[in-house]
Amino acid sequence: MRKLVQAFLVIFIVSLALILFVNHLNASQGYTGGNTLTVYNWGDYIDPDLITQFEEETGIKVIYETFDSNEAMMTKIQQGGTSYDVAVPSEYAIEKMKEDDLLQKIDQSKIPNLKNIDERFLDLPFDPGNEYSVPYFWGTVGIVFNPKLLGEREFHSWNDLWADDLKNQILLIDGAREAMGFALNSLNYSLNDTNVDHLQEAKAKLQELQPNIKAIVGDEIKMLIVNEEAPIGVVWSGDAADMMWENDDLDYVVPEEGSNLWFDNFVIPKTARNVEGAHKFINFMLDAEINAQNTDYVGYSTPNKAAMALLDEETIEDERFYPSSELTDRLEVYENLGKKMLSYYNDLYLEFKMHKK
Ligand code: N2P
Repeated sequence: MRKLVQAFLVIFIVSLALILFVNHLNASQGYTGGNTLTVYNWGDYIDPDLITQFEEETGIKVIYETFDSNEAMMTKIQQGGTSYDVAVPSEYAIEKMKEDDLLQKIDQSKIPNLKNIDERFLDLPFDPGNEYSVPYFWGTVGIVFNPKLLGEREFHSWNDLWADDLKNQILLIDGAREAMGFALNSLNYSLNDTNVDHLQEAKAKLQELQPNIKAIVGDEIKMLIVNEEAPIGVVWSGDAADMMWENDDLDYVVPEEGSNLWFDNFVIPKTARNVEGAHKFINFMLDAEINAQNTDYVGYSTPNKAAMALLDEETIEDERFYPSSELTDRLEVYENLGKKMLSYYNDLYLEFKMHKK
């Protein structure tokens, strides 16, 4: 009899543990039953009020997760643990995800607000006809700096970062393509260069920058520069715009050798469970007023011309953030360099990071 009770107890405990485990798995995969939408976006890249507004208007509950690099996002989507309904890769990542068969086609008839996007940002080489992607924000990579803390010094060239008197003054955003890209640009190479000698040279050049680098950081770079913990940062343009709102002394420049021009876009991964909701969310974010509110909040440059018409002139006339085609013509968009080359970029960047002081 005692044995029987013991056996029942064991079965009971094992079943309970199994139920708890399955529940935990479901929750971590973003599935809570009911009408949910799992969105995967860069950190600090949306006005949270708009998520609430979308939930109220549609009755869809948004599960929102963030990433801080295209590489991290692609790995997570490839692993397939979570079923994301909407993600926001940059152009070269979109090409790669298409190649890896990770994306599904967008049904443009469900995104009437696509008409709000400026034609300049449609039908770009990474996704002809916008079959798989819808523009979200765009921008550049450049140097944000605080002339007040630097004896009114200015920056024009990437090479200015290597000056001897800038020990411990620079913060870098944590991105393999960004770091390798500006090092390549500083050597007058393309940021899509695939010549191994050039890439080694760029890595060695980054290595020489170590004494001037205070830290390699994520989104906290904004707080650190605004609070004057460091006077110089290599950042994405919209983050610079956001910082300049908070600290009047800051300035932003795209160095003369050239830099990266990037485009971030909504996509719907193949594993999406709420494809209908994904289209609703994308269309919602493209509405003129909502897009203008979001643009004001995040500080990045919008490709939405209906939204631009609602923004302050001061914002859209600022050439640092809405560069003329003359400037953008000398910038380069990251290309999908193929699996092997992208891993090589990552490896070189990691080696550089590991030798950090
Ligand atoms: C926002 C990140 C912007 C991404 N924090 C640049 N592609």
